[in-house]
Amino acid sequence: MGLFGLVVAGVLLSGGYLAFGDLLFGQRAATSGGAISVQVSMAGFTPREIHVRAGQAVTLDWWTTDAPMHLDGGVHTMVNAALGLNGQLPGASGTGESRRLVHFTAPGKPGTYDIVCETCCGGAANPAMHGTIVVDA
Ligand SMILES: [Cu+2]
Repeated sequence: MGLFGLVVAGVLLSGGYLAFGDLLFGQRAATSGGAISVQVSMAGFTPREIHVRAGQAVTLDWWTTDAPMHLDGGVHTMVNAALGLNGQLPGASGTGESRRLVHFTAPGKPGTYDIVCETCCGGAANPAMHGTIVVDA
């Protein structure tokens, strides 16, 4: 089919990779389209395990429906020193939600990082108040 045919085939293949690569080669972290939704409650973080890519700029859409009166200082927290996370999320008023965006850059090296809410239900001493950020290669 000649050189032109090869070029066309190459363009089609790379286009297919761009279009379907995520499906074929594993799930890209949910951040590729925006923020990762993370709820925090008396039950801890949901989802409990969050996957991100090494070196990736990550945005978490962090939210709660808990009232401030149940929280030490009126806030949930999300803490991990290695990731530079030390955020506070005020409790929600009424029946609404409180939410904020949390930005950090995933470490360049794959690994597993513990996040903890220190301001409710016993904090770090309570296994339920921990979540995990997994940095994938
Ligand atoms: Cu909390």
